[in-house]
Amino acid sequence: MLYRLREAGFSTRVYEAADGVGGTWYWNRYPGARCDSESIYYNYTFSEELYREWTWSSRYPEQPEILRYLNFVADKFDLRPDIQFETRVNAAHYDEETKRWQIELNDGTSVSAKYFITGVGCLSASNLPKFNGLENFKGEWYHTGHWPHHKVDFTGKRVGIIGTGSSGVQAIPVIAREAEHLTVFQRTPQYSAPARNHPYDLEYIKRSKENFLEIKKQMRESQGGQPVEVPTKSALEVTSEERQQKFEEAWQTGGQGIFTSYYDITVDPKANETASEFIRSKIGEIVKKPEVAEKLKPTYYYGTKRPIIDTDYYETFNRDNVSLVDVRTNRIEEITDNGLQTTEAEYELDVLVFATGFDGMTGPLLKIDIRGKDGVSLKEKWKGGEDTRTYLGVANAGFPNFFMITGPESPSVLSNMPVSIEQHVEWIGDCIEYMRENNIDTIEAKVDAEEAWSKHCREVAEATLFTKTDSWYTGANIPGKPRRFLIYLGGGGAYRQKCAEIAANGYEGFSLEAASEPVTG
Ligand code: NA7
Repeated sequence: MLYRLREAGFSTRVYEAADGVGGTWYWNRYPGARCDSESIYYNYTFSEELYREWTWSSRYPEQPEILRYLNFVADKFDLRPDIQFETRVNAAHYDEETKRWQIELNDGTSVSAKYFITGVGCLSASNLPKFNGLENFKGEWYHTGHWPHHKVDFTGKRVGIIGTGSSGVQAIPVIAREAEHLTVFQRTPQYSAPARNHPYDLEYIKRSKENFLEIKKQMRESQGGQPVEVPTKSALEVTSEERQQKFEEAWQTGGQGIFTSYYDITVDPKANETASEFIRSKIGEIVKKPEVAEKLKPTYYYGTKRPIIDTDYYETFNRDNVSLVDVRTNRIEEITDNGLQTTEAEYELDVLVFATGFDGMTGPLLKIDIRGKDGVSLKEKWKGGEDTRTYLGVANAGFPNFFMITGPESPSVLSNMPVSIEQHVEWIGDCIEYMRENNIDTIEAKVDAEEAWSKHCREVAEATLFTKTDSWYTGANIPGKPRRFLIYLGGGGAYRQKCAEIAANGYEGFSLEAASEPVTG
């Protein structure tokens, strides 16, 4: 966004809490952290030169490599001089007199800006559940989303980990290899498929670079931001042998192939059950102790929590130094001086890892006191989350000249993030340029356009199984958070087209107010 606006001649300033670039890939440094989009598609596409200059080592690179990529981008485009690091935005208030945003920083200073854009991510407000007694724990404890920069040494230590989402599933096999003993405290078992990561061969990389324009087009037009074959068949219209073969091929190839095997996997409970049962049977085959295998078998609709890909996750439970505690039946009562007390036992621990996720989607936005017209805050407008509504996931009625990159009710986390980020960046950049060219002072979503978009989002989501599961997608992971599904499921390609049409029609659904004087940067 910085590069896009700077190139267009706007004076632009970025505020960043960390002391470096990278966002998610800066904070999530836990052992085993890696991407689950294929790396040749996990790129910016605004610059062919950048695409050609960077070479990924493997299909699903680890966090340090992705962070190196983001630093490479920052250096290549000389972004750092316009980023103020180690600075949090505490508040942003719209002033109706001046039609400008007053932005309060945590160093006590404030800035005035014509436009206010958030790039706070969907998963940056970490969730540390309120367990009694954490302050008494004498060992070390860490959250996967705020991992320290130094290496955490697990050698010879008794480690406990709470949480088996994507972060836990990635960290558990790596920690288990180092720790004396690892106890996994699991609330909900997860479906996970093998990543089967492998180094890229040079010929494959060369071809992808030569085909950049075609790959870029496919990424942009596709449903999920990656050129994946779109399933045309129902899981229920094929024989069980054919289905089994398809799932088996996906399992052997590794990655998200089961999720994209049939079009009704996340729509029809019976179709879903075929995929769910396939993964459960794999767990039964891999995990040697039947009672452990049973505890690891999920029952929710496969794919309605973020589908996970792993390296040796289920296999790890065959190790002698790993034990599994089901905290649904054996509830966590408190953290003690020496470990963790459940209803059935006390577990002595030297290190406790919280892989307990994030207050997703709205969490990062609501950490900032954002106020639009009449001093109304985003929190008030969204009724504390009961009534979160946006126009296209990018704008809000009552909040002129405020844009959200991958905000609630855009495809965001159910698409390949770099593609969705770039689409918003380009759309917002084009919009601000349009305003300058047409001497428009403010742009604001109309209430009825916002209402219609939000309703459309809900209808698309309600037609799927996603809304039926407790997950961070639905906000059910945060005690007291109203349940809303805030991801647009109509597909990234179709969404891109819709946003482009709205812009081409003179920003349909927005009120544009002409400036009395020429608009500058
Ligand atoms: P997730 O996917 O939200 O996983 C968090 C895990 O922590 C999950 O297993 C939770 O169980 C568990 N959890 C949360 N609160 C508690 C409490 N109070 N007690 C026990 N267990 C708890 O977060 P991740 O960081 O793994 O992944 C987030 C996304 O980042 C991921 O989907 C990718 O998109 C990248 P639950 O399932 O809620 O019962």
